Amino acid sequence: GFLVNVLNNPQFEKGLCSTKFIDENPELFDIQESKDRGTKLLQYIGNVIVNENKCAEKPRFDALHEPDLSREVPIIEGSKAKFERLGKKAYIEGIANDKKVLLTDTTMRDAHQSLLATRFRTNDFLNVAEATDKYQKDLFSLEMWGGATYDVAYRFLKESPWKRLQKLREAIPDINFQMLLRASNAVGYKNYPDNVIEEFIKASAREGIDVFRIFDSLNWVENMKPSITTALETGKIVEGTMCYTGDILDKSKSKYNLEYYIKMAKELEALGSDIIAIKDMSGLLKPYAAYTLVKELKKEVKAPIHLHTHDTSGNGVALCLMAAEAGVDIIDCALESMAGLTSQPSLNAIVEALKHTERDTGIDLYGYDQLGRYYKDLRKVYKRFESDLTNSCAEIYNFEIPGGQYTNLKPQADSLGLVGRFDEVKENYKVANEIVGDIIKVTPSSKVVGDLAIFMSKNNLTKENIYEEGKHLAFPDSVVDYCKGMIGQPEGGVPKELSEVVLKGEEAITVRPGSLLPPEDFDAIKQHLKEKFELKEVTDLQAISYALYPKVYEEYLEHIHEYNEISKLESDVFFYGLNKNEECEVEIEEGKNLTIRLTDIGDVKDDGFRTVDFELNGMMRSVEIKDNN
Ligand code: 3PY
Ligand code: ZN
Repeated sequence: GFLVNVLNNPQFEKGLCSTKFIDENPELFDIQESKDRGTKLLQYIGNVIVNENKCAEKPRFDALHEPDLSREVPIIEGSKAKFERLGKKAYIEGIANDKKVLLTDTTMRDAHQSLLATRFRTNDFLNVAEATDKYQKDLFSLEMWGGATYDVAYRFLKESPWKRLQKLREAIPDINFQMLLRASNAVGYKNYPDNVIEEFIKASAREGIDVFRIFDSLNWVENMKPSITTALETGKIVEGTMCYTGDILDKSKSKYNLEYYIKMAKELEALGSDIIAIKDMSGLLKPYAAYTLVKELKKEVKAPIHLHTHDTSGNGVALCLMAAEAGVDIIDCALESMAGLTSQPSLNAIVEALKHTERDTGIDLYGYDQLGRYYKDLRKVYKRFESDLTNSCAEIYNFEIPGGQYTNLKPQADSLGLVGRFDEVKENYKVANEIVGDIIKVTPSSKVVGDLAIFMSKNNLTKENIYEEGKHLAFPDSVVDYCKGMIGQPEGGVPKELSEVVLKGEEAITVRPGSLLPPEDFDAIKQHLKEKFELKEVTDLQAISYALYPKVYEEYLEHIHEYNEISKLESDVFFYGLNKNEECEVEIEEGKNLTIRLTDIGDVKDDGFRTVDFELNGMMRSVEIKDNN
């Protein structure tokens, strides 16, 4: 039972039992635990071999490059240490006065979110945490949490995003950690009650986040207020964020013009934002527009400017250089093996381009190269998640589709029966954007436009006939929610003609959705999880995860129940299993390793099961795996 597990846990014996004990040791919730951990691991690996990899030969991967840690580097103060020593005010003023361009490395968040469907696992980061802390001290921050990583960790990786934060925090103590927060949508796809947002932000700050980048998917500042206020209360750094769309240099596009962004930046600064971020999530900011935008913002606001873009068009480095020229303070980029295309522009290229100029970053690329080589090897393990985009696409300026969505939209359209009609879907994306009122397109508002585009293609709708034909059709949920005001208010409001045909008489709201949602009852959640999963204790972090993603979180707990912790498996084993006679080592507790070797995969039997034979620490062990193929 639970007690026996606790008593046998070496951490408990060593007296290291803290309040985080349960969070770090979810296997302990498992009071029904009967099978031992080794057997559960074999069950997991057996299932991957049979049902994920379909008993096929696993691809061969070379050993991952191990970053050289021996290089002597100048002793510099890490950004987190500096932030804590100086205090926020002086630290931020220092950034504004620094001639150097500071950098954020997005490799641990947006880069793999954009290139590999957010699949990087915590263990892969922990492998290079020491090198990261040693060699990346001169970064402003590591963007390593938030956005889609939270959901994907539970849903697909079956690991806890909180543990990722805790473990990386412990292993990388010197560099600021940055997260992407979708304001009232937190790290989800819908508006949550205010108390969920508050508890989530406070917990994130407690567990190690230093910089909160906060954006609203419609640039509706009203919807950003609660999260900005709460994040400021934690004492951490708040980046009030403007999502960029359109083209400020194109005078025929008057909605999202320079004045619009200056006004928004001033509003965000007035709310107390320490830094103003430009979030160019679709890579629409062109180099000369970047120059103008940054130049004007530097005149109008005191807060440092942090630029985020995607390299989809191929203009990424160029626009970063123009922004540097105009005085931008911080730029997001990714290690070169994880940069380019729908990801951020290359850190290495930007560092080299700025060398021997006034804005020289001062960065020595040696350690960055070491890390880059590791990620280059690692990326091969994640090959199945790569999109088929092989070249940059300046057509993105025309369609305004965010990087992640750009690579997702085609498979989404294909799966909905629109194979071979992707060009039409893209055209419809543009039309759908006009129909919904030319909105900011980023998670989750981009889904509204994407869903509408696919809906139009499926039902042969056009800008001309949609208001008539649509009367007899049920629109996608995301479009209905948008028209109801449930994701907030777009600039200029929802077009009346659209809301009439979509809502069919239903009322829309114009206030902040969070102000209407009843507060979440965290005690009730804890009670529910305790009963359903027979848990002794439910932590605040667990309750928050349930509040954000009830179904996904429950499925995660069920997975833990069935297979135990699998986060320590190397990723090639996690995704592909083992080949016959291949061996892997798994650390199940500090200092306690299991050696697992696959010896045989049996044929499917009458009952649909296969016997999979292993050696576990040299002893024969077999597991029965249901073949679902
Ligand atoms: C996210 O919200 O996850 C994004 O990266 C949006 O650009
Ligand atoms: Zn991004």
